[in-house]
Amino acid sequence: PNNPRYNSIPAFHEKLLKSKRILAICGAGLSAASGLPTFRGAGGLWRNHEATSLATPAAFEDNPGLVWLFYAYRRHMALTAQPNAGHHALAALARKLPGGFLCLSQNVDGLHPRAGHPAEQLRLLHGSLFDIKCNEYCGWIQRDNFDDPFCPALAAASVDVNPGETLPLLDPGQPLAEIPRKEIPKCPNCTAGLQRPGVVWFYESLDEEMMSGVDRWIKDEPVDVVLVIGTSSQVYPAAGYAEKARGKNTSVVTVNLEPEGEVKLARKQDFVFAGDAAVLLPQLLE
Ligand code: BJW
Repeated sequence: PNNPRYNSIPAFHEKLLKSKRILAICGAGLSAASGLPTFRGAGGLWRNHEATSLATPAAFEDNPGLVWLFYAYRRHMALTAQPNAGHHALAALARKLPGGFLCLSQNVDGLHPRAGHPAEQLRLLHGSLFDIKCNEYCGWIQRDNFDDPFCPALAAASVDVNPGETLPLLDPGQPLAEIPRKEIPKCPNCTAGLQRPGVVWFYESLDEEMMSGVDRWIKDEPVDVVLVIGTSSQVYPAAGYAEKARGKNTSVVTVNLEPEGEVKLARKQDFVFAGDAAVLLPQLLE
């Protein structure tokens, strides 16, 4: 019985034509074709640091300058990158199904909005690199801050290099300049906290209102298709939404470069597509 359909595009199109409500759950693999590294596996290291070890409140407390360099670099990379055909295919599906498609993205890179994905059909589960908030949780938040460099002390993260060359900041052989706490801008509201990226770190809760809205959307009416795109499905609560949305006739559709390890509890009505999301999504959603 546990026998999902592999790489069967016509069978998926047949299902899609009958579908009224579609949920997508996206991860870093969607932006890989735009040149942005994923978290786990190759590319998941940032100068000898595991990318995920920098994504904690404790890491920021310990060394805000180091964590800010990592995020300032990622802001610069994301601003230089372009949305790919996968982002565009999802945005087009959203416009085609205004009430019937919701996209939950773990990605913080700003590429969904830049592909024209309607905001009311997009939930940024892990926030955005371009939101800035107070690390003392006073409530201050600034949206759409595209300053690059973010502040003068972080200029080393915003240097462009030629293809094949290494950014001096990223060369683990070169010492990293310490950025003292006092160089990081203060929160203009409470003046006690430091400004930090508006992303969700491990041990932090996702926005409650957003999560209850997602739960309502899932429960409202049956979900026909859940697209699980370019994510290792290891991080919760995001990883739990596919099973939450599963009903009797729901097809869970995995789109992943290496789906072998990622397909969980696949059933016979499910689909698995192995390949680059930027290539597959336009074919699947055309
Ligand atoms: C392609 C491709 C191509 C490649 N085409 N595919 C024990 C300790 C501490 C916490 C926990 C714990 N147990 C459980 C928890 C909770 C924790 C959690 O889930 N941890 C697990 C690791 C076990 N979750 C949380 O802490 C969350 N908060 C929470 O639960 O609050 C309540 C709570 C409070 C206190 C304690 C416990 C609970 C918050 C999670 C926030 C995650 N934040 C990050 C950083 C965001 C900011 C930033 O960007 O820096 O989000 S971590 C990182 O992982 C990032 C990503 O969004 C997230 C998911 O990664 P993703 O997108 O799946 O990427 P990869 O790299 O893992 O996978 C890429 C995939 O693409 C692969 O499958 C490739 O094959 C594929 N691929 N190229 C298609 N071209």
